[in-house]
Amino acid sequence: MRKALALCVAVAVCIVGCETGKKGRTIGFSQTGAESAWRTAETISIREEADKRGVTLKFTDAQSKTDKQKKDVRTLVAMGVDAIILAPIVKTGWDQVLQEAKDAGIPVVLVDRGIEVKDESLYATLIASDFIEEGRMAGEWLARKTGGTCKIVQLEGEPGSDPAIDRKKGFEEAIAKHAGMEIIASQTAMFKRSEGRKVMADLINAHGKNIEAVYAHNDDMALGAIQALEAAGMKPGTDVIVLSIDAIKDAFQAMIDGKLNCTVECNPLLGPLAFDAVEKVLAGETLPKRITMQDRLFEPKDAANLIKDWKY
Ligand code: GYE
Repeated sequence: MRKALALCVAVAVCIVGCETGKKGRTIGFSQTGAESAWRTAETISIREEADKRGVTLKFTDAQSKTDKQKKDVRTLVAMGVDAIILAPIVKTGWDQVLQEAKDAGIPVVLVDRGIEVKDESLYATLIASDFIEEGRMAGEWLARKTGGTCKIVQLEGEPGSDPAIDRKKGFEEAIAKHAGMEIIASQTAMFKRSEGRKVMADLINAHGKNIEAVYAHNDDMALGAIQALEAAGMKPGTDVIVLSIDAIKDAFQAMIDGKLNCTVECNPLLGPLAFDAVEKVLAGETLPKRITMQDRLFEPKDAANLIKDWKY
């Protein structure tokens, strides 16, 4: 009897020990918030990939607040996670926080937005689109569409964020080649659909029919602007050209409905690449400082074919 009991205990210890030995990694994910459909798709991609790989994910939502995001990262460091995936709201102010992660031996993988730090060893890699290229593609498309003459309203993303800075830079560089293309107003709507509607309503009051095109740094703001244009009795997609970036499914629908004229792709499904990078870093591999996603430009003629299988 005593031998049987001892055997049971030994087996139990082994199972617990084995389970502990097989325990997956614990990875922190500091997300910006839930400001857009694109952001939600990215969060789902990271969560699904963590589940697929048996990773324990410690998720934090900064609610679009930079100070909270820094607190979130410090919380993940204090938890002693194996690595941190960070989607930084803004580009600057990360040196101290990421130094603390480095001092704790916790590698950081950046997804979807870059940062400016004095010491680039504070992060292992950045997986993101080329936002300057996205803005350039949008600007060149509009120049072709209008023959190089157009009065433009620009809806900007979150101030200080990598995509807002670079999508503005790329677009303005592209249209600067055409003397007849002029940005008559440029204002942030925080990448949010509701803000896009509110800000566009104000801009319509100020500029009315002088507005010939709206360039929004993301589809959510463009979709909000479309609502404001319709409320003002204007026809988005015909009286006013509307173009944006992200290529979310709702943007394809707006193109099918004739209300959006162009959207540039920015893939949010970064989960697989993010966890590949984390696994390589934890295995001691050195990664390229930047892994750039390739983006395409879509017009209404593309939307009908793509929308049915589009993943975000
Ligand atoms: O374009 C927008 C989201 O950082 C690329 O953030 C991302 C941007 C994206 O809110 O929809």
